[in-house]
Amino acid sequence: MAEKKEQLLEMYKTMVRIRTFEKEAIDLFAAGKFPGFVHSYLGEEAIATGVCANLKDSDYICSTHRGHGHLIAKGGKLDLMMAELYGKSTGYCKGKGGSMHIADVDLGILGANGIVGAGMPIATGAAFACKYRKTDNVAIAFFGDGASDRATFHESLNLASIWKLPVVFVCENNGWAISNSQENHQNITDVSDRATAYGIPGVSIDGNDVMAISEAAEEAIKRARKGDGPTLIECKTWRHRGHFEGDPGAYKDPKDQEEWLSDAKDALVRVEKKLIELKYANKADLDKVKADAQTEVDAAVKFAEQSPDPDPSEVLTDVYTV
Ligand SMILES: Cc1ncc(C[n+]2csc(CCOP(=O)(O)OP(=O)(O)O)c2C)c(N)n1
Repeated sequence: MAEKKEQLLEMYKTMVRIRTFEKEAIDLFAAGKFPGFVHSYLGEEAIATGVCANLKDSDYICSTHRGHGHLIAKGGKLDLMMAELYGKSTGYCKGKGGSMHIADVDLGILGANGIVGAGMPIATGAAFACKYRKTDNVAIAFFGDGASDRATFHESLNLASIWKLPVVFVCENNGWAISNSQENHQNITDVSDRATAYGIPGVSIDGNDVMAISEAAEEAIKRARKGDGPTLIECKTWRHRGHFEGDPGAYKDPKDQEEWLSDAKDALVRVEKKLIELKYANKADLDKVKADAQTEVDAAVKFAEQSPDPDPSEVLTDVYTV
């Protein structure tokens, strides 16, 4: 019981930190404070949180273009992330990567990735390394419904299956690949059905229910650590924003948008309700979590704004390797 309380509170904190970071990033981007792109993770916080709550530092994740939430949930540092968005020399990639290339190898974060579906073979390779080195570490590949149409998805699932690699494929099915609805780009309702073709377990779950995600991830990760091979977990969710900041999302039905953003469906509000209902926290406790997250994000923004730009003489440093 105490363990469950602590776990739920911890996951709530992570979700709040993600939401606060993302809201701030959106506002800063709209104000022209930094260049590049922002693909917001707002609405999908429960997935990264529920999965990463079951990982060790030595486990690996491969993220996507919508990656801030994955990085935060795996322990990524907000100040270094924000500085990277700003293109500053103190950022994770010394300002050369931006939002879609943040990595922290020491934390097992093998990178966000601007190439749709590129994380799956990388996670499969990392899982091969875990097995080859005889560790009990696992790798997680996060990807969208759109990415599940790519050859990289099919090749990765097949190879991971026949080699029984310790990898968990986590599909964040938000119903859209840019403006292309899932019905428009695939002839199935559940991406998890595709697991059958590769002889591995596949489940579809509520992607806005952090406990359900954590439980499904726990089972899949245990299976992977034991040497029983990969699992495909499909989390059904919704992105609150457009595909990227600047996309008004006019292709969405306003009724769907309203429903998914309602208190009944919003992942964060649902955890708050649960915490109150179970008497694990009161409103003041929740407010404190939010205030702490805002303080942390404000400090990250200050750090980014006060950091120097990269020196032009370093433009090729760390870019090529021989
Ligand atoms: C290989 C490749 N093809 C196309 C694109 C352009 N693109 C960027 S995001 C995106 C849609 C991705 O949809 P999904 O995988 O469902 O992820 P979501 O954006 O919904 O999180 C596309 C087609 C790309 N970046 N890489």
